[in-house]
Amino acid sequence: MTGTADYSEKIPNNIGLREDRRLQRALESWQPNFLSWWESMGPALPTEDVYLRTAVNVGREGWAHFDHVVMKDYRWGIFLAERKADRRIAFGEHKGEPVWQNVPGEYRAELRRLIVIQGDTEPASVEQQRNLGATAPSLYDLRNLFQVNVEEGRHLWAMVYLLQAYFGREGREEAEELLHRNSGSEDSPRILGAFNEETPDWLSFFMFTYFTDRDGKYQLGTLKESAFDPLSRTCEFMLKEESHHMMVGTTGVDRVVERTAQVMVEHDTDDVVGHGAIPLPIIQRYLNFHYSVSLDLFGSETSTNVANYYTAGLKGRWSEERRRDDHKLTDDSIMVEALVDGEIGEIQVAALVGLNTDLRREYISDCQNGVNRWNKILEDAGLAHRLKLPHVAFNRRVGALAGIEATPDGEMISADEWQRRKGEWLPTSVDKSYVRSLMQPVHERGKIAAWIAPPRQGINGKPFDYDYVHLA
Ligand code: BYC
Repeated sequence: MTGTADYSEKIPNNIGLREDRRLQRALESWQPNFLSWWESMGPALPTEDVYLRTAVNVGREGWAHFDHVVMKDYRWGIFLAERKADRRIAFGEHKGEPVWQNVPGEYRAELRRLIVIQGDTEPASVEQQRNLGATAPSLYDLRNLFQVNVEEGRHLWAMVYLLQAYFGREGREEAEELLHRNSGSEDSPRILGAFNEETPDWLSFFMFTYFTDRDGKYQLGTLKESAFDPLSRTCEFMLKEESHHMMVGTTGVDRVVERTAQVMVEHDTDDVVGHGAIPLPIIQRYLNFHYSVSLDLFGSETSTNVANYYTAGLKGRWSEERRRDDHKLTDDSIMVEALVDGEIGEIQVAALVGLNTDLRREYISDCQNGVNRWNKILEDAGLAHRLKLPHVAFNRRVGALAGIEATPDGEMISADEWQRRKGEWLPTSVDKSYVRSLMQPVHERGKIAAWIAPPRQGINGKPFDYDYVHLA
């Protein structure tokens, strides 16, 4: 198998699909359903073509091709990173054994569940972002939105491939279900909480791509360690695409903060509303919301599910192979957040059941890097105000801290006080209306909305004023 995809095929792939007629038929019969889902749930803004990156190769060099393409003709393909000869299981009770090319019968249900949960998030995010094109602050941003959308579509293909290739009839049924559940639907919502929230404006989009896509990075990083080699290779390639999504979030928030700081300095005021920028307290409240709902995505502080996944070799830790321990963890322990005598505290538990906490902490320290960057922008502008990550107990709806309320500083408060004061910490309807009022589209080449600074760099060496999108 080579790394290069065959684009003459109906479904571009590097998995030798042509040689597996049964799988080819199954995927080709799912393809029209995907396309009609994309038509009805994908980007709503009509375009002629968009300057997009398409994956063509999985090697180190030149894995993607950039061109103007008609979005509905985008070639969603199936790509696995190259197979590593003699790859061995790196953790759990099968540590040291050869990785699996097929799904062991005893782990079928768990693996399917993990793949379905991962797969469910991908189309969900496309649905959440469906209407954002209408209010894009520039053609550059519009193009990035569409790039993220088509790649989330490809990530759905990546999971559907695994379901169809390795899970028989149940896998085919799950693949259909992935197109039937919808973000925010009353009857059949998406599986995880954050994927049923709205992404109604671009500040939310940048926060989502910073905080929620970053959960994707960490979850994919643990699935890349999987003993089930096709899952590992699929996730490895998805991570490559994922880094662009997080760049969109990181630099998107950078640019919002930069613009606000400019206006604050220029007019010597904190009150930037009259000048069409987004006040820092609103940015902080959006940050608080997206960060806290993303913390929930890691599951409970203690979980027997995650202990079983690890022991079985299905889902590893972040940077598993760089950790200096026995990679079995049967005798280890970890401190995790818990309610201790009714107060926010920590308890010691077996390391295996605490693995969701271990991953969440890796994620939290990565999130802090973004906050540091945004604060550097404020510092460089000579401003004293700083952004910060709220306490891990703030606004939690999953896990040990779900039953209590806490301030962003981690002080426990009553449900009444929470109701009274939550508008200090989470976006209020006034905040949201104000942000939405700024969301006037700027679809003119080289122009940008007043609430955000232009990017420092364009895409693929092109300038900011390149014709990234031709609208219909
Ligand atoms: N909302 O034992 P627990 C991405 C459920 S993002 C609703 O702690 P576990 C992307 C849980 O399912 C990455 N329900 O759970 C980003 C369980 O239900 P059951 C997505 C939740 O299994 C942006 C019960 O509560 N990938 O790629 O240890 C754009 C008990 O929980 C939530 C993955 O997540 C929630 N937030 O851990 C596009 C990787 N959290 O079994 C894409 C695959 C938990 O009692 N998933 N529950 O019915 C997993 O590894 C794990 O399933 C989880 C949960 C980490 C999600």
